[in-house]
Formats: sequence, C-alpha cells, structure tokens
Amino acid sequence: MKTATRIALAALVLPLLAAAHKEAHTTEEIEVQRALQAAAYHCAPAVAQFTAERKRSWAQKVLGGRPSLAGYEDLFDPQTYADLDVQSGQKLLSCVEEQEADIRNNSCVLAPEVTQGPYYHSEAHLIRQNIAEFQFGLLTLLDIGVIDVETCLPLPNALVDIWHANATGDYAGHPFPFPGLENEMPATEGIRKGLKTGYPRLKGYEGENWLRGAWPTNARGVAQFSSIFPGYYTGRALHIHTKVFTDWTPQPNGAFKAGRLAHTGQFFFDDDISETINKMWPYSTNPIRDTHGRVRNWNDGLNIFNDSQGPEGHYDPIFRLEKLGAIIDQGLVGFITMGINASAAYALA
Ligand SMILES: *[C@@H]1O[C@H](CO)[C@@H](O)[C@H](O)[C@H]1NC(C)=O
Ligand SMILES: *[C@@H]1O[C@H](CO)[C@@H](O)[C@H](O)[C@H]1NC(C)=O
Ligand SMILES: *[C@@H]1O[C@H](CO)[C@@H](O)[C@H](O)[C@H]1NC(C)=O
Ligand SMILES: CC(=O)N[C@H]1CO[C@H](CO)[C@@H](O)[C@@H]1O
Repeated sequence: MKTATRIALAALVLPLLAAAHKEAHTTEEIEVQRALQAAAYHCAPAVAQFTAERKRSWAQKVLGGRPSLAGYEDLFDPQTYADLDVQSGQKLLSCVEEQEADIRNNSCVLAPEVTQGPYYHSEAHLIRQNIAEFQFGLLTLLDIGVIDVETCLPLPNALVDIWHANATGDYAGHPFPFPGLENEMPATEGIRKGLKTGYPRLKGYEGENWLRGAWPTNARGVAQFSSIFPGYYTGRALHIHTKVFTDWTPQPNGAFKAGRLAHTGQFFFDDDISETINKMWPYSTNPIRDTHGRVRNWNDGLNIFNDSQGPEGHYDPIFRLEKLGAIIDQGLVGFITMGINASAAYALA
C-alpha cells in the first residue's frame, strides 16, 4: 500500500458520521438500510460492466499461456459475456437513470448490512491476499469489487476484510467442539434453529490466522484473494464473512488498525455447486455430514441468507463461480461486487 495514495485518500474522507448501524433494529435503522439498498439498484448496469471487465481480465491472466485448453477460444469471444454487456450508448461505470434493473442477472451483490457473527477477531486480520496457509481444500480465487452506491463508481483503497471456515467447518482459533459443549445439540426451534453456541476463541489457538485476511481494493476497485472453498457447520449456509473499512492504517505486525467501518456482510455460494464440492475430499470428511448435514441457503440459521437479499429480495449475495481450468479440481474463481455507502460509518463491534 503506497503511503502517498493513503494520504491523498485520507484527505478526501468526509467527517465521520457516527451512525451506529451494526444490525438494523430501530425503525430509523431499517429505513437507512432500505435507502442504501434502494440507492444501489440504479448501479446495476455499472456493476455489470465492472464485473465483465474483471472476468475478461481473469480469463486472459489465467488461461493466457495455455491456448491448447478446450474452451480457451470461448473466453475471448464477446458472446461469452453477452449477459454482462452493457447496452450500447451507456457510459462505462457512470450512474444511469433509474430503470428496471434486475441485479440478479448481473453477477453481483449489493449486500445489505448483516451481523458479523461470533468468529471475528477484533484485533484485526493480517493484510494479505493469500489466506489459505496450510488448509486443504479446493483452490478458490475471490474477485471482490466494491462500488460506492452514491456514485456507482468503483471504490479504490477500501480494505476488504474476509474470514471463513475451513473445509470441515472450523474457524481459525475456534476449534469445535468447545470444551464442555461436546454434546451440545443444535437448537431445534426459533430463530437460532440449527445453530449451536458461538464458541469463543480457544486458549492456545490465539495465533491461528488461517482463512482470515484483508486486502485493499486496487485503483479499479477490486480486491483479489487466494483461498479455499469454505466448508459448513451446523445451522449456517456456506458463507464468507466480510467487513469493508474505508479508513484503516497498516500496523507493524502486518495487521491493520480499523478506522471507518463502511460495511458488514456475508457472501454465499450456489447450493448445487456447493453440493458438488462437498462430495470432494476433504469436504466429504465433514464431521456433521451424516448427522446434521449441510444447510441449504433458503434454510440458513438466523435467516441471514434471506436477509442478505434485501427487503425487496433483489440482491444476489452469491459468488458467480467459474472454473479456472478444464475440470473443477483445478479451482474456481468467484466474482462478487459489494455496494457500499462510502460516506456512512457504522459502529465498530
Ligand atoms: C450515505 O450515508 C450518508 C451519511 O450517513 C447519508 O447522508 C446518505 O443518505 C447515505 N446514502 C444512501 C444512499 O443511503
Ligand atoms: C479444520 O480445522 C480444524 C481445527 O483446526 C482441524 O481439526 C481440521 O483438520 C481442519 N480441516 C481440514 C480439512 O484440514
Ligand atoms: C427464505 O425464503 C424462502 C423463499 O421465500 C422461504 O421458503 C424460506 O422459508 C425462507 N427461510 C427462512 C429461514 O425463513
Ligand atoms: C442471463 C440470466 O441469468 N437471465 C435470467 C435473468 O433473470 C430472469 C428472472 O429471474 C431469469 O429468468 C433469466 O434466466
């Protein structure tokens, strides 16, 4: 991260508006959330264009040296991206008139604010792109775009912080089962149906940081990560957590000091693709595979998947996945775009 860029950006940062919106509870909070989501709709064509460019860039980067691969030519055929092309005459990444724009068709997400859950490490994650460390699993590259819903422009220098479970459903620092809760059964009813207690970090595992990391968006508003496809645990659909900070400072230990929190959300995966991957090793060794099994998106605990689609259900919080090679074992790249309000700030929790 270049210091000059940071200083330039810091100068642009508006005075902190300390609206506390971790989760929308009050009528006012719900209204703010609704306004944010509604504002995002008109960015759909900009997001579509944004994603199409990123897909082309990946296709060229990944398959550039291997033209003998079947399907290689398709990657350079504009028809391959037909669903993502903007209508002729539109300016790239500019705001457009509000129109009927179904974001579901645009390989993106403009996620509302959802809870961070119990597995965040508040002393901050390391600033790094490769978060896999020595975790086994299917190579999954994450291409995460950030746009500002107020301008529909990609947002550079926003720190995208992510964390997720490993292939068999554990978070770094929180190995299951927690001592004393070995025989805990998931809740059978209510909003916590299917969930177990959110286990606190276990002593002796404080140093574990795998599958956690943060990286700033580049000049084109994109943060890319190398990781593995996540695994599942009781009560929750497969997901990756994220927070976006528009103000942050790198620390000498490689982590960051959080400033303005602009977004808290979760990304999901297509249930059919998850089903395929969960047949692969080591996903197939998930300890709850034959008992509780994997929770489908529609049945997500705390209703987080449904809530992530926004009050009108128009948001698509699902990564669009493409194979990196000819077969799935060679890995995937997932595209998603977050719409955030760069001038809003939420309470750090
Ligand atoms: C973005 O946040 C600012 C500051 O809280 C607020 O005034 C504005 O209405 C928000 N915009 C949207 C689209 O929610
Ligand atoms: C996931 O993490 C847990 C806890 O550290 C570990 O026991 C398990 O082996 C890991 N899963 C895989 C597939 O490596
Ligand atoms: C989520 O929405 C779907 C479709 O509307 C519905 O069938 C399902 O019951 C909802 N899930 C929860 C946990 O309420
Ligand atoms: C290309 C594409 O995904 N089109 C879909 C857009 O959304 C409508 C309604 O959900 C679907 O019917 C199309 O298949």
